[in-house]
Amino acid sequence: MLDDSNKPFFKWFVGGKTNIVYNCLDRHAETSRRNKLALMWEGEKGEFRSFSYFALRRETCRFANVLRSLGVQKGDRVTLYMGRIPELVIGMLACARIGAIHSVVYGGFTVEALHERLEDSHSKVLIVADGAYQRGKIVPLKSIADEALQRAASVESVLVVKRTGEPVNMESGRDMWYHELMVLPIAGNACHIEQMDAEDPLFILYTSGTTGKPKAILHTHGGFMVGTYTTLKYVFDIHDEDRYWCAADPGWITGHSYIVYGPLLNGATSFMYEGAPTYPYPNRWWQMVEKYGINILYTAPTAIRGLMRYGENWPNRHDLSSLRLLGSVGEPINPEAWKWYHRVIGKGRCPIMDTWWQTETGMFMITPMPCVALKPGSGTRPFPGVVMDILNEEGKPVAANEEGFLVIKEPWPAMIRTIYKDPERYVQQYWTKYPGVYMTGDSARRDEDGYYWVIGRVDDVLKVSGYRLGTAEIESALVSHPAVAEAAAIGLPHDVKGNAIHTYVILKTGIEKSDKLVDELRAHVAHEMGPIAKPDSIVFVESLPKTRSGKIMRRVLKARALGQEPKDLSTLEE
Ligand code: 7RM
Repeated sequence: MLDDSNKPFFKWFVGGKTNIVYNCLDRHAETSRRNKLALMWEGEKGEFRSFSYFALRRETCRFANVLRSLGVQKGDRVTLYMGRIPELVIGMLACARIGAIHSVVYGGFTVEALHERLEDSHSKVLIVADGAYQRGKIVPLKSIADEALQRAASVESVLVVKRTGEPVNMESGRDMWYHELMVLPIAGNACHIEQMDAEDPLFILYTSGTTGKPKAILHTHGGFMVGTYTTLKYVFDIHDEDRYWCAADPGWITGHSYIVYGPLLNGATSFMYEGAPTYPYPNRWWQMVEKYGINILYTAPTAIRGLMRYGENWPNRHDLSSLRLLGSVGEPINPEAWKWYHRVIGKGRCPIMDTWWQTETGMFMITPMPCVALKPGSGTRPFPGVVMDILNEEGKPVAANEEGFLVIKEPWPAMIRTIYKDPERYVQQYWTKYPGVYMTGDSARRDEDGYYWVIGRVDDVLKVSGYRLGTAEIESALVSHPAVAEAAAIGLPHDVKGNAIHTYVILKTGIEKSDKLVDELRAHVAHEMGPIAKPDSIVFVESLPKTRSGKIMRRVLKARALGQEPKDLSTLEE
């Protein structure tokens, strides 16, 4: 089952033939689940759409045929850039059905982030929406994509999904409307499913690393299927009659594993909502829990903290008695938010599954199951079969309640296989600090009961509102502005977002600092990388603390901002 002959390039289910989409769609569409809802969707403006397993397979097949007719073949990369709309799910499944590798770029990213991902993946096709609704406004996704495409050469075809109906530029010979293609004779209802090896790539998903550009995490058909199916089944105890809502975005791993693949593999009914939790009012989520009778709700601590601010009256206006189980993911959940979620939303009767995992792990790694005694703020223990530990600098397990590096000691099915096109970085990033042991990049401690308490990242990765960003990307967006010579970004604690982005900028000689320039730089980062990366503060400085080899010492900046004494300054240049 496991081939460990070429560590750390582990293989699972070697020689097994499958296609994850067969188990997501065809298996159910051909059995008693064919009329069951696979996907329910509500738009920000209140529209509702749903797809039975039969319908979702049909739409997937039709779109898969369209992609094939455009010359997309097994192994080709296809980038998807949309808001939370059903076509994103259909697009992912259509790619996987024909063996193409999907690369979803979160709709909150913008020009340079999209360009970088298109170019690195060498995508042939881009599937994009004309725009996306966000708090009543329209994000012009197609025009952002047009700007990114001017910088990226590999894309031959752009398929445009009409969501907002706002006018967009259509470049002849390159751009085509999705709804026009989907009614052509080439878009037949049946589509031959590509038989894949268990180890064939399913998707790549870019995520921020310790240094440099985001890296493309590669997942496969076999292992990812087994990992997401099993963890969702046992941790959320999902049943046929359940209505399950993972409020993440399909553009991040949580959406890949637990909006799209995990629920469909389980034959579940998955609900997806397009908009923001507090739009138009802070009861929007609770209204939908009541309206659709949601049984399982899975979200992030930042969303809970954001909703908590508006008080209990908003959720109390709604009947939330359908809820049976709650989930949390993305960052440590502070006990205060945990207790509010448990008491006000779960009415004290819904256990909270605090799931620790990563883009790289593909599936839950540290998590309770509904039968496990909970402690607010702890993910309890590793999922059965997952072997983890907490090590000190020398690689020795730490004593109870001592902080150390969180590591994974045995391979698991849904694990990252490599960094796409960069196997050396895969080895270097995850497997070199302690040979044969996977470094998560997090620190943690374990209490007397063996419960894990994750503390946070030990590298230059920030979790901002649950989104994973790299200080390096924020810095390079700043430096791409003509006024900026150098920049450093750090995360500082923030009540709702978890971390806020603080930056230090050295201007080029002759450039005057001003409040106007601060605004311009913040807008520049939002334009290049995305509004989620917009710095909360920009401070102009004359110099930055660096090591003798020229690396920015962010921990020194952080300590100073927090009014603490920086530890160990022996490597500081001056
Ligand atoms: C699923 C996801 C991964 C990083 C990870 C941690 C942090 C995620 C929890 C958590 C404490 C949790 N993937 N993290 N879940 N920290 N408790 N339950 O978020 O690749 O985007 O981020 O997120 O630091 O290393 S991710």
